[in-house]
Amino acid sequence: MKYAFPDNFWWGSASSALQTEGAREGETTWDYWFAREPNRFYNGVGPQQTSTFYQHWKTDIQLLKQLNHNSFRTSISWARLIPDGIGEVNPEAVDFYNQVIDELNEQGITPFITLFHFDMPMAMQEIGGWENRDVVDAYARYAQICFELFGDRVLHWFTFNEPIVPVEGGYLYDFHYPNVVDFRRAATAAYHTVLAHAKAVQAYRAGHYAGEIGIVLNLTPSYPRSQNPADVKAAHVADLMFNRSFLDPVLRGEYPADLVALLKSYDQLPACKPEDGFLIAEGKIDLLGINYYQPRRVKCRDSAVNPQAPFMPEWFFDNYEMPGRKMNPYRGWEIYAPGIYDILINLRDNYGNPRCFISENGMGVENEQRFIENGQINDQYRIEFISEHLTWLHKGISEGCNCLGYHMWTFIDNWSWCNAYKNRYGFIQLDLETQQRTIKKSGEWFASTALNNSFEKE
Ligand code: BGP
Repeated sequence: MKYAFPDNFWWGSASSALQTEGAREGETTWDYWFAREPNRFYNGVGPQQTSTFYQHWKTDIQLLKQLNHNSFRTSISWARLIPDGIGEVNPEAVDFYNQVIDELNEQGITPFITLFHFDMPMAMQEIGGWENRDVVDAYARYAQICFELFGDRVLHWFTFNEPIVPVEGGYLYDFHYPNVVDFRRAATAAYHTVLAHAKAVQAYRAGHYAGEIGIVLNLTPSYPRSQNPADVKAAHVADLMFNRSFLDPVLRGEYPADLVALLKSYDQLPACKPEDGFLIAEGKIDLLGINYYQPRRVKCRDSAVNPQAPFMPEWFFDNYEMPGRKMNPYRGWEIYAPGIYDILINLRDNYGNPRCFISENGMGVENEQRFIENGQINDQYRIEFISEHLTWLHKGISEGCNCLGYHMWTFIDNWSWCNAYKNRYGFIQLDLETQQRTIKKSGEWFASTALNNSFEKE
């Protein structure tokens, strides 16, 4: 069967500054943490040794062209542009981003730009990071500077990439700096991130720029083990905590009342100011980026909570391992393509069918060299993964969902936070030693799908 997509569908991929550019003047939390605890990073590889986009941007954009991308998302590094987060703008960084943006436009590849992709300037973390409202203001200033510098040529802006991840990693589950475990501090960081988002949206609207502004959220549909009310309730709480804590403010302009009531009853709410509500209401977006990798399956807890243990989302549910689930064993994530359809239908039915696109989807695989045939990685599993997700996406569009594009994670194999180069996601293989780039089979498949705006599948 042929799956054809609407005209002007966005075909492309996503990446981020810290994961691709290479070393810079301004220190981030990642540089700081790596210098102190290199053992926390796979094979001891830190954020300095990335895929050298800072040097190779011009030839890399040629490769994007070869993959028939009509759009590409990357981020601006706050710490590169403003090394101490709040002071002088670095003119070399302005030149760099100008060149990248101009070259993308010249090649017919629409730049999608994220302002914050997990890379907090260390100077900002030293004063409390997202726990401090001064950092919210510093971020709003940084966002405004970006709009002024690049807003004439960038028409698709994203305030944050997966803003819940630094909250989970840094304040609940110990996989980002500052490695705190404290729900109320997590809730404060999350709340201030929403305020920072809203301030950036406000600044964008005030500048009357020609483009649009949105956010990229990682949505993980919460599936209950069964329809037993206890399981359904567990899934509802997981959805409130992990999806609706950001989805509702950015699409509806307010938090879900039952999330607020739940946190209040456990004394976990952040400090709010009376004017915050107006600000949050002004943070409604034009375009939603959806990152989808895996579903969340939950059941009601089997055991009582230890009242001495730190308050956690898992006080309300247990993770559920569905028998027969299909796994990506390298990343430990379930592969469930219908999830993409369920997300779109939920947005259509419960959030007014917003303009949206899939901003990341992908599959990280270890030791891909074993699949080399005639010098090229033959990654059939990735083609299978993409085409399966695209068939569900196609079904969503055919049922009226307002999904405008599909971007893969990622373009060239890149550095993945604590996993460094363990799992490779790219359409293009990176040889870390030589920095040589070689297109994988999936890259060729994607190039022809993008060119034809369609693909064939049984
Ligand atoms: C998303 C992030 C990306 C990227 C991707 C793959 O959550 O936006 O930055 O890293 O996941 O995940 P990982 O690198 O953890 O394997």
